[in-house]
Amino acid sequence: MKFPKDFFWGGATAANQVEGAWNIEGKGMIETDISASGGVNKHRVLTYQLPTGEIVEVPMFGRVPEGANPYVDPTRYYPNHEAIDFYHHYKEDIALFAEMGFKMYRMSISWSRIFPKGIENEPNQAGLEFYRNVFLELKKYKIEPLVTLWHFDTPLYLETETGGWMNRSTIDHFVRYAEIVMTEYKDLVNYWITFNEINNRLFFLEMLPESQRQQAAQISIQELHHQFLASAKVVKLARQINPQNKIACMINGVTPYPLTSRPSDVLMAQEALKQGIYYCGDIQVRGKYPSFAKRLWEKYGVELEMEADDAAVLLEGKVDIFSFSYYMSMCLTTDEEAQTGQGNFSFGALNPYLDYSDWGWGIDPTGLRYILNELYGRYEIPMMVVENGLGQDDTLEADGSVHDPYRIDYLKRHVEAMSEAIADGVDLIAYTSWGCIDLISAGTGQMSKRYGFIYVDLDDEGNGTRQRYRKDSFYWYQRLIATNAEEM
Ligand code: P53
Repeated sequence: MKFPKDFFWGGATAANQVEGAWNIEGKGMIETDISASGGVNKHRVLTYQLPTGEIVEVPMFGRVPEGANPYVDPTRYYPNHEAIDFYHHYKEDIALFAEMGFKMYRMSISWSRIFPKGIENEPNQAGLEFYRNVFLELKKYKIEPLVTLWHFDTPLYLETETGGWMNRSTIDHFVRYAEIVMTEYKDLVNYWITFNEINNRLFFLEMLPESQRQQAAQISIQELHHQFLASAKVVKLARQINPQNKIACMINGVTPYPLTSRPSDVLMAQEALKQGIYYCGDIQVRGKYPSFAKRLWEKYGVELEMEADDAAVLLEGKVDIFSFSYYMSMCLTTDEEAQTGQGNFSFGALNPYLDYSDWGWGIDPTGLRYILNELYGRYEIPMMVVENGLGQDDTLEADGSVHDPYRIDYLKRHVEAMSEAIADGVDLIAYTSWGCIDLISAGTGQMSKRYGFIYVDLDDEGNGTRQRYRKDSFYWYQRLIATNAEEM
């Protein structure tokens, strides 16, 4: 196994999935604060109150009824409110990361902790102080922070009052927030990610019922245009603030395969790669819309609004690094009968050559080597795998141990795949596995979908001490980092 000697081994989390402290020291609300727990494999629901007083539940990404206000129902459980309380445990947690030998910790700053509504003139000092303390703690252990500016957490005020990312003014609010934090932490942080999994909604468009696709595409593609502009402006600013800064895009790397060698299946997988990954990647890495963009807009009947100097803004904001998440591949086919709907996220087909996780995600380390080669071949800039891991429930034994050989096996096979990709010539510089400490699942709101090396005593209903325990995978990862994956 050969990894460069300064390879960044580490782990990753996101503010709203670990911090808790949802409404203290000035933090404003975000979507997950009104997102009640959904139970096993159910999508989460947002809670709103109608002007009549009636409480309604809206599926995540669903349409909010006219006039409805965000509402926290005191009879429901909101898992992100306290989460694993990283806000008050960060010293202990970072000490555990250091004990594993982390070289890098990917985390996110919560925008609404800095600008509670997104529109204020002055940043919230308590929020700035919290992240300063976190970065100082990391520095103590020489752990390099990799900081995501947006991890699905636009201030709720912007979402509900101003039209969120459909409104161009959100670009300015975001850029101002980014400028404040990049200036504030310019001596503490050098690696930044602008938007987490920016491609998600485009990727998952095909999951929607056909009757909703066109409207959803119109919104997604317009909002994305605004996020691309925001990202590009932040890239330019980051370089002005500190020439040492390195900025990455971040793409959800679900890898499409054709189910069969039927040419139409092969083409369908290629279309999914273009729509799902290259559309966003090309704009952020090459600074311009790809040649296939026009045809994609036409496919969904999208009318994209652009201003005259947008193209120049995009061209000036090309990222330095390509980062992505990788959990699984997916299988596509034009054969209606083979579309069992049993593949990941209940669309596509089941891949007969893969095992699936308890949450139905297809485990495919070879897919990671494949997509690393694809992406590096196209972009030829340094790559980072900033999320990867197995979500599975664990058992805490009476003696405080947690035996998770399934997780070790999953991670080991993905590390081997990365090693092969490096041997193939890919310039891979970092691996931060997802949920290095157990956290609240983004998709389901569950605690039982655990990814961590560190177990947190908390269940899906919020019971538990939140005490931390080292899993077997903790010691495995520690050994891997110590030997730079020579031994694992
Ligand atoms: P959870 C879908 C597909 C792949 C990755 O996901 C995804 C999603 C959205 O759920 O999200 C990323 O928690 C995301 C993280 C998230 C992680 O994958 O649903 O960046 O916030 O926790 C794992 O198991």
